[in-house]
Amino acid sequence: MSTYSLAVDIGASSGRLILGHLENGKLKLNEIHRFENNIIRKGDHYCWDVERLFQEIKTGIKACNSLGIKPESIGIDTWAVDFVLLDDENQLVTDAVAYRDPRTDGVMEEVFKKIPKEKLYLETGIQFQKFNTIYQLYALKLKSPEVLKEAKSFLMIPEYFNFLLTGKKANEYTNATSTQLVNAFTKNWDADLLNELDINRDIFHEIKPPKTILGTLSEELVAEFGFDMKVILPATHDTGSAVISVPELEDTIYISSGTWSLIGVENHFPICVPKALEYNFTNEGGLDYRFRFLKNIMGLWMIQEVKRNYDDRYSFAELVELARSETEFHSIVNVDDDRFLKPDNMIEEIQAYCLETKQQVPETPGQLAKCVYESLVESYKNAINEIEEIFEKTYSKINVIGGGCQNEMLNQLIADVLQKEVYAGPVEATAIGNLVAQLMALGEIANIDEARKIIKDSFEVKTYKALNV
Ligand code: LFR
Repeated sequence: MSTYSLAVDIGASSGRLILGHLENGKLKLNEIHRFENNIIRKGDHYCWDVERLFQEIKTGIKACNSLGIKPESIGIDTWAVDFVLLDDENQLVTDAVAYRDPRTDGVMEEVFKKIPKEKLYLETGIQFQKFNTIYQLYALKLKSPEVLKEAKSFLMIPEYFNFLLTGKKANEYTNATSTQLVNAFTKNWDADLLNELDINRDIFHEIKPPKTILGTLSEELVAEFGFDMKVILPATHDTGSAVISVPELEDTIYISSGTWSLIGVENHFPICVPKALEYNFTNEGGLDYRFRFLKNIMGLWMIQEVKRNYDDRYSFAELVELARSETEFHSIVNVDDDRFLKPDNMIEEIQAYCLETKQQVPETPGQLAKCVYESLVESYKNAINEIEEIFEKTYSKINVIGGGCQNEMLNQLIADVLQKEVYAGPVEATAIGNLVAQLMALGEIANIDEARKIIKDSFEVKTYKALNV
């Protein structure tokens, strides 16, 4: 009888529960439940709908019964930086505000008044994004200090769901590093930084690494589901899980392509050199204390928003086709400008940028899509140049993983513009990384090298050769 694990992966537009097991040395996946995820408006803020999401997780777990499968374990990942605060009775003190909410506008500068930017970088190795948890917490400190006073417990979103499943509270290492409050060297909460900001150190829990078996389901849930299982910590930061799935890292730059494009390399130690700070590269914690040296690029969010602004009249495939036909159109926007993080209307924001920079203004869906894709690749190119400069070497391959790697036109464009070979896959990188961490904790897979070999043997990776353009 195979050992099954269940990965819960919650992304910006949907969440999924995927069963995984090993069969003849290959990892097999079976998606058993999919649900929508939308950021909802609560009062003045954009928030996670945590109550509904937890119900969806339960629905997915129950679906195992109809398949006659009792998973040995479950692991949850979501995007990073967001959190809940609980009071002394384990009730939410405030809504789970989502990171695109403007509450952190201008807060980074306030933090720099207390902690110099260089010090923050040297201690944490984390890139400056205005939505990092540190700025979200400091926004609360400045605007609603009573909330922080009442808080007894800080849990990031996957950790909150783990708490609802098991009754146990713990922070997980990979997600904790995204807060910009973890020391990159001690790998623990940086009491010094918390002290400078007057944030209570006691609300934070012990940091546990991925592959930790947190516990088992609460009695109540065992009764509800009809079975028990272990709750295991994968890399609960989705990008942490995704990068585990890059089959080969030799000479390779990866792009984890989804709502964001995360572009970088894997290291065994953090790199906080001045150039890394200048170019705003991060050193996010990974499985086995590897570090993802990467940069956030605005990603497919921009095309998702364009599509939504057209009331979903065009599919992604249609937008790609329309972009292809706009051979004469070449306006480029700086996708890394914060104005594209959550504009009221992405189409108008792109048009305004082109007007301001005296470029041709995109008017048709094809022109807008072409502008987004070409601008993304331009930003990839800059990031790759920076990586090559910092490491003083040339990388010959790019491995695109995640849902975005299904965009063939974009893959070919990357290959042509960068003049490098592009590998595309695996598509389900995040769920795969989540599953292999669980299977390692259960002793089914020996280590990350074996996991990567299994992944290489199990999933399709397409190659795109650079054309001389
Ligand atoms: C990707 C991701 C990125 C993180 C951003 C915000 O889904 O997790 O790694 O920088 O979302 O959490």
